Amino acid sequence: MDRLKEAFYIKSLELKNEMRQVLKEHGSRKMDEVSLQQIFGGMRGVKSMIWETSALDPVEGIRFRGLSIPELKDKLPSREGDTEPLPEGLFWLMLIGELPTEEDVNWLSDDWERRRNVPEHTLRVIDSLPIDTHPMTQFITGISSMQTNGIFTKRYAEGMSKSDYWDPMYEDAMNLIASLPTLAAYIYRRSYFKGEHIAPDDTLDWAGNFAHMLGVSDNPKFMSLMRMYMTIHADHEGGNASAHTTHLVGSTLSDPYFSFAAGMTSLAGPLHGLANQEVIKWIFNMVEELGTNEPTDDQIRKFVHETLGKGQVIPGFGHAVLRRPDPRFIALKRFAEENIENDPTVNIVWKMFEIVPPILQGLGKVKNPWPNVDAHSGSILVHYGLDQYQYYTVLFGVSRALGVLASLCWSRALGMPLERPKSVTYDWIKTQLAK
Ligand code: CMX
Repeated sequence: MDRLKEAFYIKSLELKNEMRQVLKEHGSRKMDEVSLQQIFGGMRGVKSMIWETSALDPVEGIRFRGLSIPELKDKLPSREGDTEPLPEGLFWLMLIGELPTEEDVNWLSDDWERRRNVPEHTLRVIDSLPIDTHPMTQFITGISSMQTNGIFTKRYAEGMSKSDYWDPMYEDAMNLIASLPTLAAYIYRRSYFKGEHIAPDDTLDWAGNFAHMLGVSDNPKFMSLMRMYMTIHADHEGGNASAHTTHLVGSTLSDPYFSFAAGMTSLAGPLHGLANQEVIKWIFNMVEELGTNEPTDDQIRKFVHETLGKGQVIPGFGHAVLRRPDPRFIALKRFAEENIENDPTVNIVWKMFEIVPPILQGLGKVKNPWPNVDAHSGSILVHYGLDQYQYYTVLFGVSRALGVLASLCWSRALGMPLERPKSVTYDWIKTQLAK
């Protein structure tokens, strides 16, 4: 058994036993109440799931196993010559709750390198799709087609004890995470570079090699950006749509390929992960309409009002949980301030940071007028030459795999049951109200 798997097994056994005891003693204790507003309002804030890898506070933002984004930058190992943390380190932290050493992350980079191949038939399935197929469609199709390699499903069909579920779940999760950069880079080169693919570089880490295979920029800062991008998008507690979908589908004992593909269909919605493409599309439309990439504050303000007037949302602003500027937005802003000088798209994002919140506040209904992660990510990608914005959600998806698949391992190791909340009819509500 490999070192990470063994550590995970030991930790999960301990926690499983502890949780069983707690449930036995306190199982009937009320932890929360549900309001009518929550039943109608997309279950905001309803506590209904255990998610160990990260927790989200409305004001402080995301913490991964207790660590904020700046703390991750300080505490996780980075590659020599770079200051951004390696996503391998975050996965290690999320999976076993311990900070990895440099040796640990090197081991994990090598392990994922060994596991990274995408089956030949997956490449053929992708090649059979029309060339202008949205990259998220290609990504989801590719992930589903790799399910043929799934170990969990095979072991289940052979007859596997419940207590062993965690083992093939771990193997599938690791294989899937390892292969996602290969799959995603294949889609990018196929869609935008006439299928001129770039061979992997075995000397690089998981995210560095991904940046290399994308072939966007020779600038080492792009590699650094990818390491940071893959870290900050990895997890956002369990209630967000992509995480929750992965969790829900996984609870039926669908394997990680099916569960993650389902999670990616959630990420592909414009109110969730697709917002990163929508932000750049919105900015490019404005620039084209105005005929300048240096719009004045008044011009941006007018464009915002026009968008709202058409009954549309301002992409990249607002959040279902956060009530302050997203720390992931702040991390990207810090990266841009340190590495990018006077870029027109980045400048527009910074102007929007000033202009949009008061306008949204003025609507009187938006609970969080501040920017989220998607408001900033695309502008930095454009700066380094990755301006094919339809691809952005795939980048988000590769990163999101780290959190949701680590959590899926936990769900199976802890023996989490089939998820099955209760729905009610409107008549039932009226009857309750009349009582
Ligand atoms: N622009 C305009 N109106 C907005 C808005 C925005 N950016 N954000 C919220 N609102 C509106 C809502 O549409 C809603 O209007 P109605 O009552 O008319 O339906 C009202 O304000 C209240 O919404 P809320 O409670 O503040 O926000 P929700 O929890 O319902 O929704 C979110 C959250 C993210 C879907 C919403 O803020 C939004 O649509 N933002 C733009 C899309 C976006 O950036 N999504 C990415 C989120 C991060 C991620 O998952 O990647």
